[in-house]
Amino acid sequence: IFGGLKVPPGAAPWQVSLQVRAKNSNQAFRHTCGGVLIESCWVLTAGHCKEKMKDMQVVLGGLSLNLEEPTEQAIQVEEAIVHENYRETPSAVYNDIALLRLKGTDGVCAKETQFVKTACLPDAQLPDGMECTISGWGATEDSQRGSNHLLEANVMLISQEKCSEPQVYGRILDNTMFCAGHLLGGVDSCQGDSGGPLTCDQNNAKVIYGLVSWGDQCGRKNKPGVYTRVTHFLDWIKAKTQAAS
Ligand code: 4AZ
Repeated sequence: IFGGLKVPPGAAPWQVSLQVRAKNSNQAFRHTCGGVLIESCWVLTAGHCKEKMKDMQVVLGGLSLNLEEPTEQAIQVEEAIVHENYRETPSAVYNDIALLRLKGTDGVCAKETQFVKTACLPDAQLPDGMECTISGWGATEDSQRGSNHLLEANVMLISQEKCSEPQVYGRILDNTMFCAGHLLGGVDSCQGDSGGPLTCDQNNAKVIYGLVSWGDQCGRKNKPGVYTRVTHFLDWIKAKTQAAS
């Protein structure tokens, strides 16, 4: 996150750190992507986090990547479901969404606490210009390697028309994605934040409106972050989470 501040305990209880077992040590897990807890046994993330989905765990309820906190829950990933129409081009990523089914018993995987809670899904589109929140452990203006502490920042929803202007992203956007950020630059998501949440207020609750997906680098003028449009995938999410259990 560029231009972010530390997330206070319990303020982003749906935030997930997706971790893969590091190649050289046969013990340690390394953060690779963000994700969002939407049900006790289901995490939503970006499709482009998929290469990393073998031998994965998710960590919930933690703020620091380098400390083991008593509030943390580490859970193995049972199955990864990447969208059938996931597609990458050199300039954009389409249908950038995946579901992770967690290991558990009797439909209980993550246990709800003050620090671990599910996020609601949105039920309608939100207005352009609305202020929403992004969070993650990704690269910052000071560190390409990312932040040890979970960071958050406020960004504004940018209209598809504005974001498709030639000096922004031109004609490569489609309705599986939207832009959010600040066209002057400075505040943005970045590498390592991918798959993590963009949450907005809807019906007096926080809803998971977007997933960090891509962008032309980070924090640059006229190059806002691009987010997976979760409202476009509500039927897909329902179908996948109800079919497998
Ligand atoms: C990335 O490389 C990435 N500024 C994620 C988000 C953004 C750019 C790049 C948005 O995963």
